Amino acid sequence: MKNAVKIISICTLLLFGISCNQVAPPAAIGPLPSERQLAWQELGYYAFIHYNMNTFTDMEWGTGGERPAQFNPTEMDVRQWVSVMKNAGMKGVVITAKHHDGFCLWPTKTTEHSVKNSPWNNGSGDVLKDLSEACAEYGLKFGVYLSPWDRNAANYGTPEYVADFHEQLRELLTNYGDVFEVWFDGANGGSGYYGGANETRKIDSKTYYEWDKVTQIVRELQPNAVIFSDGGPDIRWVGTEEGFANETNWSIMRRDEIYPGWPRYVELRSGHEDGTHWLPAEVNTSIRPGWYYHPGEDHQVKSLTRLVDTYYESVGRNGNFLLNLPVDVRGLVHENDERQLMRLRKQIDADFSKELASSSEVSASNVRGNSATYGVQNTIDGNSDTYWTTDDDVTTAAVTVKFPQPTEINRVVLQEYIPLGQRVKQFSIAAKVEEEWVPIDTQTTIGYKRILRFNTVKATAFRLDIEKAKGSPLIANLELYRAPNLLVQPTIQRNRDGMVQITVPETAVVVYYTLDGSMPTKYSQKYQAPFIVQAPTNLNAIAYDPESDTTSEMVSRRFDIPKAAWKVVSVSSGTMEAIQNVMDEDPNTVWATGNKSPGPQEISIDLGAVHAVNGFTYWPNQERYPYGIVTDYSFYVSSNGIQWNLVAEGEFSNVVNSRLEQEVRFAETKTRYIKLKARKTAGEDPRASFAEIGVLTKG
Ligand code: FUL
Repeated sequence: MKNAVKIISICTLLLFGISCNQVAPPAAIGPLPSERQLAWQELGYYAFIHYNMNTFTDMEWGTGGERPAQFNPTEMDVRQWVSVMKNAGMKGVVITAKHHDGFCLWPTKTTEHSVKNSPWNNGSGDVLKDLSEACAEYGLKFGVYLSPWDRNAANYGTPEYVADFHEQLRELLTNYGDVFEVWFDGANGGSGYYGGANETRKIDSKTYYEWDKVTQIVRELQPNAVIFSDGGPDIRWVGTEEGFANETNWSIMRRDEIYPGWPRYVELRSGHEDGTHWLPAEVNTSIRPGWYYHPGEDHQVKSLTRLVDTYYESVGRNGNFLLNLPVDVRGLVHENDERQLMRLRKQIDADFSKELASSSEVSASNVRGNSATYGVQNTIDGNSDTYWTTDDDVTTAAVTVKFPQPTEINRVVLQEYIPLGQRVKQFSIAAKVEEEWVPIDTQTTIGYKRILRFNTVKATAFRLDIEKAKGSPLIANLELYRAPNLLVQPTIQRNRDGMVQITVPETAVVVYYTLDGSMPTKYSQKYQAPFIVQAPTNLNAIAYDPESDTTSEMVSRRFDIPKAAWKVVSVSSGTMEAIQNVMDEDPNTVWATGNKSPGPQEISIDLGAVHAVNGFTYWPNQERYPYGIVTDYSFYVSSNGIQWNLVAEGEFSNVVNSRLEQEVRFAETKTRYIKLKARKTAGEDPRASFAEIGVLTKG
């Protein structure tokens, strides 16, 4: 989509039998994208890298009081990062050159707080040089995140700091080749080290950094780079870090209302229909809970289902997808993250492997001036520089795709020709099934790209109805696909009553399971509805896709006695509010003791009946900022809840870094009451936290 007002004058008279007169294109409906915004929009999917001082301090926001010596990767290999990104189908990378703690990944002249004073490469290392060179080698775009807030700089808050900040930007945009994106964070001002002052400093985020000057520097040194911030000026934050844009997503906004840290940020998810500037959304989210690497999150890399959803809810909702990879302490993209990235790539490639509209017959209810230049064929020619449009007074129109034979479809990709403005306000899609038009969906905006997922229909025709638009609709692409079923491991949940539910994201996929520890196959018990598991049981399950005759990897869960009759009888401190969280069979909910009481914290539970117990389990806190993780425990049993016998005592080794379920066995003993004492917890927080407590009665 290069020349906004280019008159397409290819004469296709012979091909389509339509007249070949020169008909003027529709007038633009502003605001319009710039060339740099158009080029950026085509990238679609690219990587964010959070790698910096926080990687080595296991923090999300360093205070600024760290020492350069702490930055010391052992196996740093930026070519590994870039090759992972390339294989994942990503088109570029934005790296945290400087985060809020102020440490610079390049040997800047503006501060001593940089790699030049780190042991890594004996102080002669430059992460940005290495990364930009690797990007050039692999054909990826290179971008930089530069935090305006600097908790290390002694002069933060003064005009001198702003001069340093501008100089840092100049260095980044001068020394590392082409930069496609410059990323400015909204987090600004507050407490910090500030050269040892250790105080809180407030600045006015609208004026302090002299944003006009910042924009000038970027334009002067990297005229093709887009500038990201809450409000652009080129691309906007999407108003959430959860990884989605709203279904209604305008690429335009009343930009002058927005500034870094804008409190009405929720509006960024949808844009403004009456926007004054082109300001498309970038959807940034991390592949793990944190932006930075924490070994305790190695088991929390997002599931394939979640990543696929994020793809559809960013790229498929008129946004670009910036997926963060927290490079680890070694200086590598972690194996678990790489595995999920490759799964996502494979699934997206499979979803869009065979386009079905281009080999079909298309027709439209209206074609502008009846001219082939704007003919409906342009929607299926695979060229996003050509488009179908209507006469000026027509804002309601339909495109119909007629298949040569009944064809299964479940995805549609739609693209407006945005150089002339985003226009569509409402549209519907329908499929013709056995001579009947069946409505599939009604939606609002399209924009640069909209992808809809729907249940597979076997259709003889497909119809797009543009129902409301700001002017003649301009549709550059209409693509149809039949994506395979998403086949992932089933999710197993059990409630306190012992009721087990097994779910998969696709209705066409079935689940088979066994309860005797054996490997399930498609001939095992088929899951139909939730069922009760009362006694200790090993449940194994697979998902099976009948269409492709393939199965997922197996998932296993071990269940012990249900917790329906359990009651917490005493806690050392804290309130009983949310106490159910320790026995609701959901490790994602947590209960914690109070924070005032000194000494070890403990919790006692009545099992409701006597059981022969030979072990216990403990799930540590799974929250993003976990606290109160028990590292040293004592476990007691009792027949009356008064006299207690110590049956196990020890340490949960590595529980902070690997927050998985802990299992402790001891000699079998008959008991009705149990008590878990936290002899020691990790960190300074005096609370002890319990996400789930269980007992083992078998094996
Ligand atoms: C936020 C920052 O405060 C986080 O640390 C992270 O860099 C994220 C991408 O943006 O505003």
